[in-house]
Amino acid sequence: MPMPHQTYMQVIKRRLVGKEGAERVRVLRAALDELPGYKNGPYADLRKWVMDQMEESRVRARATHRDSIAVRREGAAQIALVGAPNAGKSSLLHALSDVQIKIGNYAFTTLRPVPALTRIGGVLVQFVEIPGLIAGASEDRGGGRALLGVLRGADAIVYCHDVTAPLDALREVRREVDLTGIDLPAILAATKVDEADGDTLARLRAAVPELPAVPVSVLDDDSIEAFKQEVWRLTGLLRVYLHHDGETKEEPLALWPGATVADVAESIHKDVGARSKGGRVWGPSARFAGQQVGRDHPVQDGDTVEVIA
Ligand SMILES: Nc1nc2c(ncn2[C@@H]2O[C@H](COP(=O)(O)OP(=O)(O)O)[C@@H](O)[C@H]2O)c(=O)[nH]1
Ligand SMILES: [Mg+2]
Repeated sequence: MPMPHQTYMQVIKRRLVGKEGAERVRVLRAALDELPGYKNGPYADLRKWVMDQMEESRVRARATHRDSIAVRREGAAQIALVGAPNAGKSSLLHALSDVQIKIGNYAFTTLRPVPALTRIGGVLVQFVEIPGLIAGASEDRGGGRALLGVLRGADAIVYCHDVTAPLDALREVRREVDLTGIDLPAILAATKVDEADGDTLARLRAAVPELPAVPVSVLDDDSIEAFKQEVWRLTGLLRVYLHHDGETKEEPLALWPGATVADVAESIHKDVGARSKGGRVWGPSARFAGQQVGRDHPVQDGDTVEVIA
């Protein structure tokens, strides 16, 4: 008596996790050989499903070879979302932006890095989902090398881990990233917290104390907002508001840590940067509102600056 067909489908799906291209086709062909050869009924349907999967894998393999996977940089910083299949990366990307992203309950819905722009405190930040990094990715499994190449170009990493999933899923992904020698500032998005109790999150935090964990649920807007603030901190960028002609511009500049009033002036125009003697400052770096400072005065996140040329 063969295995019930539903069980069989799950077995095949499980075997397919992490398999791409030729390897995926091989698994499917082997499954086809094992299936009872009924001409109709649920087993015939299952057979058809396997064949469709094979065709899709072949098309996909061709597509991955043809298309470059480079991601055009946009915004003030590029943040990579990294994690095992089904960790909730696409859902998080979707919650952060307006782009339409395929979300599915199966592995490898996303095949290529998917960028999306988000405004954090008025500054555009680019998130890039790095799909399905799996064990062996650093040796190019699942097209891993190209994906890790995209990751290398990012400014920071958000590891995504489903709080209800075994910790090994996160460990494997981190190992592949480490093996590639990529060492970027990182935090951990503990995803799907709506499905877990407080203990689960506490256990995750205890297991990976070196990665600050931010609980997120795409069902909870406040968690997404708090997550954005953590990401902002992660970028290390400084928001500086320009004050000019008695008005403060609504959109802040984004500057790298260590930026000075001279850099603020320079961002207005090169000539202004060269000419500027200093400025007036309001906010965190000012000892009092409107303090007059020299051009070498370091600005801080949230400052308002009036450049004196
Ligand atoms: N309950 C709940 N489910 C989620 C959440 N985020 C993602 N999921 C589900 O988890 C599955 C995998 O999500 P997806 O974003 O495609 O994961 P990816 O493979 O990492 O891109 C989907 O069925 C999502 O609906 C969440 O915050 N809460
Ligand atoms: Mg995805």
